[in-house]
Amino acid sequence: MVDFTLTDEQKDIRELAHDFATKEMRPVAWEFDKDSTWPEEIVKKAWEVGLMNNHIPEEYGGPGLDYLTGCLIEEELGWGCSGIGTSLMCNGLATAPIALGGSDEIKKSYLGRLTEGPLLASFCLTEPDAGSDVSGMKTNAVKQGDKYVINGSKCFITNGSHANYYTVYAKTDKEAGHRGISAFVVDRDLDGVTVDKKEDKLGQRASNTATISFNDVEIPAENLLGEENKGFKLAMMTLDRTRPGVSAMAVGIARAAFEFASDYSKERVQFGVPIAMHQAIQFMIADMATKIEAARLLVWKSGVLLDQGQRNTLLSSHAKRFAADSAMEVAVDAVQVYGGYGFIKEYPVEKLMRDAKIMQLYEGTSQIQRLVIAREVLMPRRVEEPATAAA
Ligand code: COS
Repeated sequence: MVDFTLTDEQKDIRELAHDFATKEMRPVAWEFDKDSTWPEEIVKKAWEVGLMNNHIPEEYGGPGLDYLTGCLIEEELGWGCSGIGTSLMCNGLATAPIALGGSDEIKKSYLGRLTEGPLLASFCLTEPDAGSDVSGMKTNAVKQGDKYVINGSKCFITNGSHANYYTVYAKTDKEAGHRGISAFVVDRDLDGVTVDKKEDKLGQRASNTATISFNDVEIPAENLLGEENKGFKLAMMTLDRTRPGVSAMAVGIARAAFEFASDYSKERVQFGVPIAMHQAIQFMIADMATKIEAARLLVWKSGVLLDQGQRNTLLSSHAKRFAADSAMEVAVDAVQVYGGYGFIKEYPVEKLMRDAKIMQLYEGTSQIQRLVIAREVLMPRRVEEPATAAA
């Protein structure tokens, strides 16, 4: 049976997130965008009301929410401000590989500390010469006795300047391609960890994006996540788990753009009637509404599959590709509905258009999602994964 009814708990959490987005995010969103202000106080408030670390299991102090509920939260935060929302949700990327591959001790320490205080963690995969092509990374980790020594540089790291620790991917066998990558958890305050360049971005300007360098950083061998040389799969399994949420955030951006555009179309008068009376505008509004509804259905299905313990790689890429592209299209059309005013910073929609663009880029470009979809539908293959869905 397919039933789209949410539980009372899911409805309550969605309302909490919407209320938070309305009261804490919307009033500052455009100002934070203008000044590229990092939302420190909002992070603390979100942590206090329980809107962070959605999927950290209860045994490590987290709320252990299901993935569908996580998507409900992320849509509301994306509606409020996706730059601030990204700052709030990014812990999920760093913690999924720990939940999937960390020992009990590592989970207690690194998942636990995020639930004990409003701390942040970052996912360090991308490098200047290894973006979509993950296995082209150059960062390396060499085992020396009971330690690994890490060298390399990671770029485009969300919350990089503010993180307490990093989940870092590095080559442990340079000759083995994707089968020579391992994942580690690395404390920020270790010697040799430096936060370098902070990026000045087109959109999502309230989020922090930095380069992090590792120069002879020594970490205990037990900070290896999962098995040595199995880090690539851990990264892919992580993205399967985070793409539903980030896609939900794209739906939130699209919904915001749609609401602004449809309200404006009922107020703006041209040729003697509100522009909403013109079919040219109605068709744009109709297409926006359909895209939002369809994207949300893909998002929910990609989350529900995870909640059912099923592999969701295909649906996760369907959701990310469609929701990201739809957010961009809807935001561009919202600017069109506003006409020349849409291009002016005094009006709300140009920010949404700039914010939407990153959705087609981060956590795998829309082209990478198509590549995954094509492989999954043309050459489906069995992939071994741990049974746990709560990661
Ligand atoms: N879950 C588990 N295992 C997976 C998997 C998944 N979702 N996807 C791939 N794998 C496994 C494959 O089964 C294969 O296993 P074997 O070693 O047993 O053969 C291995 O991983 C390599 O897979 P593949 O051949 O598909 O690797 P490619 O190098 O061709 O890369 C893409 C695949 C392009 C999809 C991958 O590099 C990718 O997702 N890139 C985008 C990265 C990204 O999103 N970056 C954003 C940074 S985070 S903000």
